[in-house]
This record gives sequence, structure tokens and C-alpha cells, in this order.
Amino acid sequence: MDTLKEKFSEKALPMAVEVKNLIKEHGDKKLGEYTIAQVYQGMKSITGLVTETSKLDPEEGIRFRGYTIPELREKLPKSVNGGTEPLPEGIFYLMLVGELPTLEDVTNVANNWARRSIVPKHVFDTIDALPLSTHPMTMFSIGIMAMQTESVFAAAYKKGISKKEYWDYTYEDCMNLIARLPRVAAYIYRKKYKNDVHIEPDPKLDWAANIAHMMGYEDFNVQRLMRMYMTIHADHEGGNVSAHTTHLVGSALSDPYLSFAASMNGLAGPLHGLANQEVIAWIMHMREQLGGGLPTEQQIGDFIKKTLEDGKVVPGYGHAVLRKTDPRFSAQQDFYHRYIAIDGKKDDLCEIVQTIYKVAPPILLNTGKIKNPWPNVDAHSGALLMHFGITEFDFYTVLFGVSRALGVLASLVWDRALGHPIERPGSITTEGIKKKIAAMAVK
Ligand code: HAX
Repeated sequence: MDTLKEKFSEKALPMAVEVKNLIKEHGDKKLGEYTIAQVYQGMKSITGLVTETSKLDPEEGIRFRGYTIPELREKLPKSVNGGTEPLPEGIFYLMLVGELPTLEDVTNVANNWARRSIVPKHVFDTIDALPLSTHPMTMFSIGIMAMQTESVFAAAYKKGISKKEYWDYTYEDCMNLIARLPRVAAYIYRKKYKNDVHIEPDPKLDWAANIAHMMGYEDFNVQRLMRMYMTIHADHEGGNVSAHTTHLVGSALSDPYLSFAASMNGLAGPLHGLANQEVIAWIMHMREQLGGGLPTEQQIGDFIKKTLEDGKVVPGYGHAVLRKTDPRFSAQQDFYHRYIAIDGKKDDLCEIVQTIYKVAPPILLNTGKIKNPWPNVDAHSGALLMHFGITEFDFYTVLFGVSRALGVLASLVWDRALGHPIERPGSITTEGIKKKIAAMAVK
């Protein structure tokens, strides 16, 4: 058994017993009540899931196992080659076992993933069979599905295994999948945008730096960005579409490949992960309409108002849970000011992102209906990638997906270890709701 798996089993297996007892002793206690509006409007704020890896506070933002993003940028181990941003191997370790890793722990995870990183040829052949015009997220999801042939969980289940062993095979699948995703993502990138000329992984590089390398970017600042990007996008508690889908599909004992591919189809929606591509498309459209150059505050304000008048959403703004500026947005702003906007240098697109941040919130607030007028993670990420020459913005959600694997797959291993059952919430018809309202009026 590898050291991480051993450490996980030492934590998770006693906790599985504890959770069973907790349900037995306290299972009938109430956690809350909910309203008709919540049932119609996406179950917002109804606590209906247990997720161990992270917790989202509406005012403060995400905490991974209790640590905020600024704390993690400081405390997680960095690359020994002059790294200043956390290695994503570290946040995976933290989410999986609940402890801050040492540099040695992180190196062990990196070596573990490197050993598992070979992608079978038929996965590339499957992607190659798609028209080049296929959206990168569709290619990504199909690539993950093609890899399902490798599922050790599915193979073991077919042979017949005890429930007690589910987590073990799930762990193997999740580790293999995380190890292989960078290669699949980079393959899609090079196939679509770089004449189908591919770059082999560099065994000396860490997981995130290897993504940059295989995409064709060797600049140290791109490695730095990729490490931060992969860390901050990793998890956002359990109810968001990608995390919840992994959990839901996994609850049917679908293996991690099936569960994760399903979640990527959710991440590909414009109200979720695709918003990072939409933000850049929206800004480009605005600049095009204005004939190029740096738009003024007034022009940006007018464009936001026009977007709203046209019945469209302003991408990168709003959130189903957050009610303040997303700390993932602030981390990226900090990255811009720390590494790009130095010695009098400026980046036009990043500057526009800062101006939108000034102008958009009061306009959105003024609509009287948007609950969160502040930027989310997607408002900034594309501008940083564009700065470093990664201009193919319909690819951005794939990068988000590679990072999101860290959180949702760590959670899936926990789901299997804690023996979470199949998910099956109840539903009601509008007729049924009307009857309940009538009955309440009589009382
Ligand atoms: N622009 C215009 N209208 C918006 C808006 C925005 N940025 N955010 C919310 N609204 C609207 C909603 O569409 C809704 O309108 P209707 O009543 O006419 O249906 C109303 O305001 C109330 O919505 P809400 O309660 O504030 O927001 P929701 O929880 O329903 O939705 C969303 C949250 C993130 C989907 C929403 O804010 C949105 O569409 N934002 C733009 C897209 C985006 O940036 N998505 C990425 C979110 C973060 C993420 O998951 N990243 O992966």
C-alpha cells in the first residue's frame, strides 16, 4: 500500500465507524428547515450533503480543511526550483487526509502520480476520431470516458468485492485519473491549436508545471500561474454542479471515470466552469464594438447595462453561495500585481478586468435582483492566461476541469470510505405544493 493510501485508511476507516454511530445516535435530530422558494430555486442553502474536503462561507469564501486561500498560498510546500506558489499535489494531500503536507509528502504524491501517468493509446485515438471543431470540453469528457477501460473499480466490482474494499479500488482509480488528466488536456490543446504536434511529459517537472510544459509553455511565470490556478480551482464544497455530479453519479457505484466525466459535462455549462471562456469572449466583444483600445469606465458601464437589457448574464459575476468578492478572484488579482504589473508594466486585458471590478458591482446591485454583485473566480482567470499567450479561450474550462479533479475525486474516495449510500432526494409536483399551501392556510 502506498504511504498516502495508508495514511488515508488510518484516518477514514475509524471515521466510517464514528459516522455510523453518529447516525445511529443522532440521526433523527433536525439540521434545518426549507421553503417552497428553495425547492423551486435550486435547493440553495439547504444542507443536503456531507463533504469533508472544503467548506464555503458566503462572506469569507472557501476554506480547504479550515485553511483560507491566502493561508494556503503561504503554508503549502513550493517547488524547490524557486517556486513561490503552492504545488497542487499539496492541496490534494490536505483535502484527502486533512493535514498540511511536508515537502516530502508532496514529493511522494508527485512521484506517485508520475508513475501512474501513462495514458493508453486508444484514448488519443478516440479524441482523434472527433471533428477538430469539437469543443475542447466535449473532447475532454469523451477522453475521460475512453479511459474508463482502465477502471480497476469496475473490474474488481465485476469479479465481486466486499463493500469494505470499495474505497481502495476507488482510490486507485482516482489517483490514476488525476495523474493522467494533464496529458489528455495537453493533447487536446496541441491537437486543436498547435497543428497536432505533441510534447511528452518531463519527468523532472511537478504535475502543474508539466501541464504548462506539455501545452508548450516553458516560461517560469506560466509554471507559477499553473500551480496557483490548479490549487485555487480544486474544490468549492459539495453542492456546486461539478462536485455534486461526481458525488451523485458515484453514489450509484458508477466508477470514478464515469462519475468524473459526468461532472465535466456540468462544468462545461456557461453558468459554471464555462464562464471563464465567456468572460474573455464578452470582453473581446465589448472591445470590438468600441473599436479596440482601453475602454473607459463609462463605456464598460454602458456595455454591462446593454448586456442586462438584452436579457443576458454578465459572466464572471454573481454566485449561488458567495456574497462577497471571491477570494479566488483576489488571489489572481494579487498574482497580477505581484508578477505582471511590475516596473511600470501593465497588461491591457488585466487592467480591463480591474476596471470592470470597479464598475460592475453597483450596476448589478441596482437591478435589485442579483444576490451577489461581486466577481467570482472566472472573472480574472482568462486574462492571466491571455497575458502569457494562452489565447485559445475555449480551452480554459479544460484547465479548470483538471484542477477540479483534485477536490471532487478526493471527495469520492471519502464517499466510498464512509459508505455513503445512493443519493435519492424526494420531489414534488406543483399541484402537490399547491395542496400543501392550501393545507397550511386551513391550519
Ligand atoms: N448577470 C446578470 N444577471 C444575473 C447575474 C449576472 N452575473 N447573476 C445573477 N443574475 C440574475 C439571475 O439570472 C436571476 O435572474 P432571474 O430572476 O431573471 O432568473 C437573478 O439575478 C437572481 O439570481 P441569483 O440568485 O443572484 O443567482 P443564482 O444563484 O440563481 O445564480 C450564477 C448564480 C452564478 C449562476 C449567476 O450569478 C450567473 O449567472 N452568473 C454569471 C455566470 C457566471 O459567472 N458563472 C460562474 C459562477 C462561478 C462558478 O461556478 N464558476 O465555475
